[in-house]
Amino acid sequence: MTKFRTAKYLPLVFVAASAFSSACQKQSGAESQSADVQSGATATADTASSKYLSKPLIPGMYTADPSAHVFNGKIYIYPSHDIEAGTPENDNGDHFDMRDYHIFSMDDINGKVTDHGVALDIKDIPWAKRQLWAPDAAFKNGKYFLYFPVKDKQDVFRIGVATSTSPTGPFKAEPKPIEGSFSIDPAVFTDTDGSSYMYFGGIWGGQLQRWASGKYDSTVAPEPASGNALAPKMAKMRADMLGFEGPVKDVQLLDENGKPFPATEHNKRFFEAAWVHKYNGKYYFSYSTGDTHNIAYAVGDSPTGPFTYKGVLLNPVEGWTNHHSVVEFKGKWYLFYHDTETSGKTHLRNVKVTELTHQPDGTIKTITAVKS
Ligand code: FUB
Repeated sequence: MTKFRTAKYLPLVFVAASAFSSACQKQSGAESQSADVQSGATATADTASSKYLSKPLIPGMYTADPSAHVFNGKIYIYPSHDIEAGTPENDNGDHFDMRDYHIFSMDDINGKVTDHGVALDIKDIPWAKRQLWAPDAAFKNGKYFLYFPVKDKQDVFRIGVATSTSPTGPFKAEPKPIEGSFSIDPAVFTDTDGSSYMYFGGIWGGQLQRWASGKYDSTVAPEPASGNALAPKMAKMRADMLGFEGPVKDVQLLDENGKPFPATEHNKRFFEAAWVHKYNGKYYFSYSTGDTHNIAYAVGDSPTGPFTYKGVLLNPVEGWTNHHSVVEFKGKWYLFYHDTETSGKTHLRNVKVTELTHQPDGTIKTITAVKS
């Protein structure tokens, strides 16, 4: 059994001793547009005695679920924007009640971080009701695409898309969610041949289990108690990037014997936060194990899988959720992730970055971001 509480998204027992905490709370409703939020700071924590591997990248604002991309030689971070909305905590994660996205850029991994202001507000998404969760972005044919999960007017998570001519927005939302989309955490990977794929899904509060029969059913348990674990989903994107080209399929996530994980294997089964990157011709599918708090990864020969489990890429961080992205910049690989260092609260997170190492045998060196 894990040392963590198992209730969905309830906080770990942790008191943050950080000067950032009160500053973040004061500023969460009044952030500046296009501001340099951190100047010349390094991402690495100052002293060998720090319990953290990395420092918060964006002091003064709570950010989470960082999807990092390199566009035109710069790093862009597309995170969730956590706020103290006052929504009571529950197992569905209702307290993650986010309402807009800011986009951040960095010229270098240790350079200043620029906040480009509000890129998309929930009030400008015609079909959305509440909870703007983990987004991702893509670029094709001169256009930037922001993909986002949000609950519709019926309180069902769907995935939307918004477009811009700039990587920092502002983004304009399409009038309807992506047809055939459901659940949360879209991650779009574009292969070297130009084909793009969306990976998505999240169980428990992410509602993936409610679609197990092919139709939405709000009465289904948060996950199966026996049998196979629920599979993450994927679909090939159309050339215009505004919809799926083909049907939504299961991502085959297999153990070392070629079998899907049993639903009871909570240390390894998929929970949420899919991400795909390509290294040395192999496709790496990484994801959060949710209530056991790992970022695990599996490797395949094709972007459509199957992917075979290889291990843990990031050990549990402070906070309930663990959500990441992996990106190459100037010949090195980086892991963007979050924790709750600045607040000590599950739903008020801060984005961080650290270097990631692919080892000669194709495995990834496990990162421990906080000393226990
Ligand atoms: O930020 C809200 C949700 O928490 C995300 O969609 C999940 O991946 C988890 O990080």
